[in-house]
Amino acid sequence: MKAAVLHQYGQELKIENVDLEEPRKGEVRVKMKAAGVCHSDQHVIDLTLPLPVPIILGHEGAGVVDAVGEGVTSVKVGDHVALNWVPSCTKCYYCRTGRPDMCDEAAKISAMGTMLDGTTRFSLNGRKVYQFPLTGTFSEYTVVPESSAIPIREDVPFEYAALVGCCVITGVGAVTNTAKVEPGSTVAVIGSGGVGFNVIQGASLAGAKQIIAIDILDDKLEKTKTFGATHTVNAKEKDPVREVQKLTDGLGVDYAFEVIGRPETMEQAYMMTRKTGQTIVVGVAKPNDKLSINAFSLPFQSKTITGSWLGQGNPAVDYPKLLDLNATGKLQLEPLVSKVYSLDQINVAFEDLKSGKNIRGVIRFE
Ligand code: COD
Ligand code: ZN
Repeated sequence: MKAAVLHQYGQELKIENVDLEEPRKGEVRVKMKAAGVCHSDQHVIDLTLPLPVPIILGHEGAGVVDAVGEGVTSVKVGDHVALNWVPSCTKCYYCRTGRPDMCDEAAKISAMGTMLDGTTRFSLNGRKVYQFPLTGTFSEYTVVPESSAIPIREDVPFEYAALVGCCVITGVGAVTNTAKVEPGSTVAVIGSGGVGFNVIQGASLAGAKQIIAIDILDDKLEKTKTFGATHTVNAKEKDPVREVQKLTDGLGVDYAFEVIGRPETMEQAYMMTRKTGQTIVVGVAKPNDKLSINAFSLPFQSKTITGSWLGQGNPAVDYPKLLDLNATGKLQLEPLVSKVYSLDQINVAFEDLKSGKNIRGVIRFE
């Protein structure tokens, strides 16, 4: 069975013939059909997200249930599923109080690259191979916990269904769940990548009257208009903070989203937020990065700065909802997929991600 394995940080992935154990109690084997290539996978390669190697990356994916372990009740063989990399333990404080995105157990396990019991199902020549937290979608088959296999409607092609598992729920949820953007608001989005495009279309869905897309690539900025951006700013050519002030009559925006993961763009987002507005940080910076905000101004400006993880969502509820929104034409998935690759072309897909060629590149399994 073929899978793309990262053996060393900073190196290319290698297509290997790996072994995969049968699903154990409460686990599900999925035959992968499509997997999105996200910047968070690149973050593992460049060690921004520290995970052990060798590892099978990929966390945005959809496929068909191929086998189920003992006690599995929510899916059966043949079901179409989209994968979830933040399963809920249902027992910790956050799961019990309606915030499964903050699950303590998932956070602990995520750093280990294993299944929930701390062991691995993949191996290569007898040596264990880790998987991107509870998913590992760059593989012809994967084994995941039951709560990571979310049943979905069957009329959506897999390459579009795959996207709900990361870029769509993370982006749209940041708008609807975290910020709770009000109709008629003003919004700025720094970073027009797979996730940023979904913040833009989420803001449009929420009825924002002004959506300012900021990026450093003109062709990306041009495409944001079809997702609802009303204005664009190329941050290489113009100071984004000054441009946003100009576009909002000197006020700043009600909501500014940072969707890259860099302290300097987070600071820009804070600066372009109006007094009493919200700055929402979606991007993850490096583990030791610090943010510098003028402390003197905090009470006078009374802005809120918050993080947003997994769009503060609940995959079991939100994936089906997002796919229904797509079916009724309210949410676009098709134009997010700008290129389809085979698993053998995985390193090309990462090169294209780094050079910003795609909104989303997707691996399609034959
Ligand atoms: N100013 C403006 N835009 C910039 C700048 C800059 N200085 N630098 C880069 N950009 C643009 C790039 O041109 C690109 O268009 C965009 O920023 C980034 O897009 P992608 O497609 O490379 O990245 P995404 O959308 O796949 O991922 C963005 C995340 C913020 C989600 C990711 O990087 C991250 O931080 N992931 C961890 C957070 C998370 O939620 N992880 C869970 C799974 S994704
Ligand atoms: Zn992702």
